[in-house]
Amino acid sequence: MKINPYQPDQSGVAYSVGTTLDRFIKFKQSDFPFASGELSQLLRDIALAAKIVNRETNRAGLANIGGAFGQTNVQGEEQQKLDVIANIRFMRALSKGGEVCAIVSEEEDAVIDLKNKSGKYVVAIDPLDGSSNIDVNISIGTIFSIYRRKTPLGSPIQMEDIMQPGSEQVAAGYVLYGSSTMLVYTTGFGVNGFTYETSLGEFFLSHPQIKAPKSGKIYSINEGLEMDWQEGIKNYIDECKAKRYAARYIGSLVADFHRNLLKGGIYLYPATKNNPNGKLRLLYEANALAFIAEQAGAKATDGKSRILDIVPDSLHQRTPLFIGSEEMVDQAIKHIEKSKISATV
Ligand code: AHM
Ligand code: MG
Repeated sequence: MKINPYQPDQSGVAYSVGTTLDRFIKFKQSDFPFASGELSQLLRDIALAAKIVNRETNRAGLANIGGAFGQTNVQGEEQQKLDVIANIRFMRALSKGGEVCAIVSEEEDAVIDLKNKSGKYVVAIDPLDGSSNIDVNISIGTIFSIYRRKTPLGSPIQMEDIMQPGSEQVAAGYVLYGSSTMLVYTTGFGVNGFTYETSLGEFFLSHPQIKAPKSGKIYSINEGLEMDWQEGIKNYIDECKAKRYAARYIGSLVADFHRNLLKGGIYLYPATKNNPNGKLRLLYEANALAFIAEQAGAKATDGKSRILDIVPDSLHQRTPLFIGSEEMVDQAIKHIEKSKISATV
């Protein structure tokens, strides 16, 4: 069905531009037969925390809250003050609503068991991604995945509730704190984007039913690491250059992904010498964006498997990530496979 963004769908308002996020979530609840409204409430909780983090990021320079906090997180990286603040805000929002039983966060070394017997959902979150960009006023983002717990309600949380492949996500999204703030999410029925209107304090539907272009002319990769790339990646990037594609790399995954999703492009973070398994985290970064990509008709792989099929074996597991327009990802994979074959003959 072709959706005219300016016309309401049968439900009355769901796809009309200008619909508030709250109203949209309420209308879309009917996508889930027998839904009790908990997932809807959880999405609202996340949106509220996003508004608070948005306020903090806007004040970052003014309030002297940017910059390093003097601690390192579990990945050995320096935490920024805003990472800490965003983590606290999201933890609070997720633990107060009553829908969540456990949280895993890029900023926490262990699972946070909320001991909430009635919480159906597990959330994996990167509260503030691209945090090295905070101090220099460049876009940053929040990334989240929501899973239904596997073990029965009321029983203690088990690792099987947490270590689910991305294909089990019931919802995923990101918040982009950019030139405007956007929340983009999916519950498996397409992808919709909402823009924050600061004076009203509301997210409004601005990008209904996002569809990624099948191909594009943008490639995003940290070219400073070229000497570490495997042959196939080098060949693919050479091809992008030969075709005069544009190199665009912000160094904030959400921002690079969002641009490529709308305009057509590919983001690549391959294995490197320092990060032999890639840099990005499967649970907090790759899974959510892979779910969104697929829902928008794009693609995500680690070079061997579909990201959503990878069964995690550790919380902070890293993965190579090739994500974006379908034909571009396919072409990158072709180069990777070709170089592997020629290496064996
Ligand atoms: P972070 O979670 O510590 O913020 O790191 C993730 C970020 C991504 O947003 C970005 O795409 C990538 O790291 C950039 O890495 P690099 O500086 O190695 O190119
Ligand atoms: Mg991150």
